[in-house]
Amino acid sequence: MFLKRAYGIVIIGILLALVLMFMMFGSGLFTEMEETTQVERENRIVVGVSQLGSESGFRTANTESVQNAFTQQNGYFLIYNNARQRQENQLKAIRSFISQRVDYIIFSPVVETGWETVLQEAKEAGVPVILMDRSVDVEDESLYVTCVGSNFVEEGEKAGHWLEKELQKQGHTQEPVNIVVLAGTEGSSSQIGRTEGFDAVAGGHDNWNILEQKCAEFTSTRGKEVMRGFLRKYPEIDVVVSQNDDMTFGAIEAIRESGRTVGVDGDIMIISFDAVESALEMVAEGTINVDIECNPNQGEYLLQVIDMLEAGEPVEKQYYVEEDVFTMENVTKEVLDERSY
Ligand code: GYE
Repeated sequence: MFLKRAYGIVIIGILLALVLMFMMFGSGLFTEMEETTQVERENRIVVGVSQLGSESGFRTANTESVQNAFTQQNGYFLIYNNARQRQENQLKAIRSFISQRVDYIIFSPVVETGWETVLQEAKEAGVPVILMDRSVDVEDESLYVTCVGSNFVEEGEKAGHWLEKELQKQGHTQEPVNIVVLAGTEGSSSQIGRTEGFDAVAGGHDNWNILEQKCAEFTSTRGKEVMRGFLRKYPEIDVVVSQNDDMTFGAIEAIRESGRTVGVDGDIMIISFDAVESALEMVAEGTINVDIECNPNQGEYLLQVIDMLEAGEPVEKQYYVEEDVFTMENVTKEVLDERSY
């Protein structure tokens, strides 16, 4: 009996010693980690990045370009958050960056509206905000320093002008042209701009019938589902305008499942956006008629902007990345070999 009691006392003593040690060193360990992080931060420019999600090949490349730019070797400490397509997650991330007193906030707004309050909080905290890829719709443009992205209206116009030329080449300028549109995330500047640009060109052609524009969230799954619906609803579709390659991949699957064909020699012409490598391979083989490039490699541009800000130099309100239009004629082996995304 006595031995049992002694054994219990020893066990309790060991446990108490362990708890005491942890309290002494364990917190020290966390403090040490915080201090390490603090030291890492102190010698570097701290950038908080709120990425809207990982919905597409473009987004993956966009994220990689930012992570490859803001490295510790380049003098930066990157805090990255993936909002998984939810604006509330971006709002939380931006508020967290403000409370962590980062030096800059970079974010790609999932939609254009709903940012005034959080951007005002960043401004009052003295944290400069830089937009990446997409933009925001705010009254007070001083709420962000600059936007590095694409001219989405121009991208939409490029798609429209390509279709004009293609139909002229085919002598198809009078007969009805039935068009369906797979639109990106509702209210995103890429969806708004591409729609505006294409519609502006389409408005000049009485024989172009835009049968329906429907959101497919920039994903291949939704692109396939929405295209299936279009195929059931519209017996005659001549052109699909798909606002990104991921939706295009899904749409092509749906069209082929229906027994129809796509591309240069097909029943249905495919106009796509982004020009990721796997889509350009489909352009080269004639499956996609034209791909309007949307360049995700914005990390280097963002790096230059912050370097200018750090040097006290003025920056423009908007920087557009360089972009091309790809068809079978210019998707060469070299283009594919050199493709970084
Ligand atoms: O086209 C799409 C991504 O905002 C330009 O978002 C970007 C778009 C791009 O989901 O692939």
